[in-house]
Amino acid sequence: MKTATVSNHAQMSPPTTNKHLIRWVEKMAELCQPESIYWVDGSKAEYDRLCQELVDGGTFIKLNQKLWPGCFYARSAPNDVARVEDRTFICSLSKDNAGPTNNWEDPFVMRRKLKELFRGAMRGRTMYVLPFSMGPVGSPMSQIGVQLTDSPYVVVNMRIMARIGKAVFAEIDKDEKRVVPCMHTVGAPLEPGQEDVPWPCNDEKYIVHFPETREIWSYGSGYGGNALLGKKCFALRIASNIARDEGWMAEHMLILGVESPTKEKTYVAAAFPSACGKTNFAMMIPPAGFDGWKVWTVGDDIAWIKPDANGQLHAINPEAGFFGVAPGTSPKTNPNAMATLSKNTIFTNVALTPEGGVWWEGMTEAPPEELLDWRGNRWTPEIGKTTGQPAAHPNGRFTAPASQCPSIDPSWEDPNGVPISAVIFGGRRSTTMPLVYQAFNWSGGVYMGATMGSETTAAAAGATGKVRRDPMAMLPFCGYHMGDYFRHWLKMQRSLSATPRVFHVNWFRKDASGKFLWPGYSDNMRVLKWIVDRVRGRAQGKETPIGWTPHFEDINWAGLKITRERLKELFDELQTVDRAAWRREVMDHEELFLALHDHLPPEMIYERELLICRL
Ligand code: SAT
Ligand code: MN
Repeated sequence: MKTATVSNHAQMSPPTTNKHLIRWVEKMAELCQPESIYWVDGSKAEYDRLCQELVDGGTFIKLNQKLWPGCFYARSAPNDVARVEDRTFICSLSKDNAGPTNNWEDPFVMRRKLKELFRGAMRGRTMYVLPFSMGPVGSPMSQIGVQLTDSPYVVVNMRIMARIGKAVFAEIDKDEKRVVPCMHTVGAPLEPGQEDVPWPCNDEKYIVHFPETREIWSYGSGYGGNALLGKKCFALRIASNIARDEGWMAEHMLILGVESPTKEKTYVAAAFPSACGKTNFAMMIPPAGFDGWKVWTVGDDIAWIKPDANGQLHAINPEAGFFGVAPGTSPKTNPNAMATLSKNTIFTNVALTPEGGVWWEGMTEAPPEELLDWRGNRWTPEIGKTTGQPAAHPNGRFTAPASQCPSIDPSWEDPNGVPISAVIFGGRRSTTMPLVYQAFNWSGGVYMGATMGSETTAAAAGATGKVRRDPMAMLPFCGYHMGDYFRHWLKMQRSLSATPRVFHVNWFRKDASGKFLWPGYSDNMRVLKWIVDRVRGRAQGKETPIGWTPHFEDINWAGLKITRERLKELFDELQTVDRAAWRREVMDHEELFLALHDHLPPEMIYERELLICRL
């Protein structure tokens, strides 16, 4: 049954004086025909009320509050579990501006289509007016959006992921700030008397961006990046367009700070594709042998990076929470994430324990004897074995406040951001890519990022495990032509007094028998320290055809219980630059470049030629 509590607020007057905003809300309400309009204030009381309504409506299950204080649990519909890249569109005026890596439709045609889809789409539901700031409210690096949505699940998730509510309305009213309008409906209107389902959505989905007018329209999904429009849609696809026009960068990157025993602090930003361990890397705890070293977390997914007046790059995390992949997260792999999600967290598509707790593959060594899986079916380790079905969906997620992270950086909300000294690229590669290497210079670094590849994961619908080129981990997120994006990266150098050093890492290289060569997780600190030492001009580099690599002696191996001889063997295997494999790799780069050729900056061709000469 649909509860009507929020409709009590239908008569509320808008908490903003911005006439454009009020008119737009009226116009959109006319189109979508919601039962009521609710202006979100962002308060804790409102959050609690909405969560209770979600519990009453069957979307949320309140977890055992002794075990999981302030936590809720949701199961999505089985046809709404990940971003839908084939339903994601960049509708620029010209097709050429979207480029071959984006889906495109004529904006006039698409608008007509969306009008049809949104007409009456919110019938029987409340339309929430959700103002949000990406970045700290009032920061010169922040941007504001207003999402109209008929999903209270989205509202409560957005309260964790962004700064929302009253303070944002005040910011909008200050100087009639331009806001990015974000339309969202789950596309499941309710006829009078029709009972709602726990996870309303539509088989048909459209995630649409209009880069010139800076608009987002999302139809049919209630999950993650499809529906929390501040995240990938705004902070990456629309923001990459704003950033290009204004001379900054909107990147799919985590931000972390490395503190040395002498309290020296070095911030780096790192781009890995979705579900390749960005959250784990951002929250890493250094291993034994690294006394006095600490990693501080600024962000785990998105970085907005701008040159300051002195030409030094500074970055903010535009988000306020973590929408992290649950499976694989454990006290061993990521204790900081486990602490972060221990309270006030929303879990989606993980498994439910009989005690009213959550579980997912990898959380504990042995699974509980009995669970309800992410679809709500009984699950036991036996059943799992026979059906091959995991208890938690591989893209099951936690939505947790960043402020609860034990390693959250003291400067994570600094309105001016943190200074960035290095950029790290990485992907999931079983072969070819060494553990770490450094680009010779900025344009070599841009080439390195541009040609990045990774084996696909469950974060996007579709097959997993295939190598696909994913430039700067932005393939699904760059809101314009990828060739122009490379040019923008190259051009950034001109506004910088010092470019960050650029590195490539690969935690996923396998040996001939298919076993991972590198333990990963906290041992990644060994690589990170070399990167910091390189940035600080302390560590030697060894010149190879692809870039600078560490000497064995340059890595701190302290605390490992393996003989030095064995370590050396392992290191050599990890760092192998197999020329034959690299020649194949370069052929693959060519394929990407062919697709982009009419917008490809010549520097990319030169870099490729240089690489071929060195190989
Ligand atoms: O669903 S999201 O796009 O927010 C998560 C991801 O793919 O990184
Ligand atoms: Mn991501």
